[in-house]
Amino acid sequence: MKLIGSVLCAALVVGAAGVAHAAATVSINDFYFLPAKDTVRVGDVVTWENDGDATHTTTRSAGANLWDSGFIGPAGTFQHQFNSPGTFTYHCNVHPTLMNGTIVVLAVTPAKGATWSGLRKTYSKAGKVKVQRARK
Ligand SMILES: [Cu+2]
Repeated sequence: MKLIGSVLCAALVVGAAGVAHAAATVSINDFYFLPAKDTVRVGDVVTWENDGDATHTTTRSAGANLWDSGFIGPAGTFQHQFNSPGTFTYHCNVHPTLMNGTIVVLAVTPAKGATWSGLRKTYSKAGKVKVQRARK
């Protein structure tokens, strides 16, 4: 699944002006998320990987930017791309009182030497974010 993340990343940076998105991985354990709180940037893809023996989910069921992995068995993975900044709490639907996590998404800042006026940020129909040089 890490390969899929890389392929997705490669597709997203086409046409970008030195602004690439990264990927983060959250390990799902019996019975906690590691790290419990992770910080990424807009456009980043987070992969949850079940490193435990039990079945879990990564689920955000209230507020903005909802996602639900459904059941993830041992060694299973789930990916979600974050296209807007904010603080997003989530839980495991199987163990909601035990397993809670937070993803903090920071706004994308321009690369050193670049300015926002030279960059254009667009969203595709699928909700993917693309940052590229603005046309003159
Ligand atoms: Cu769980």
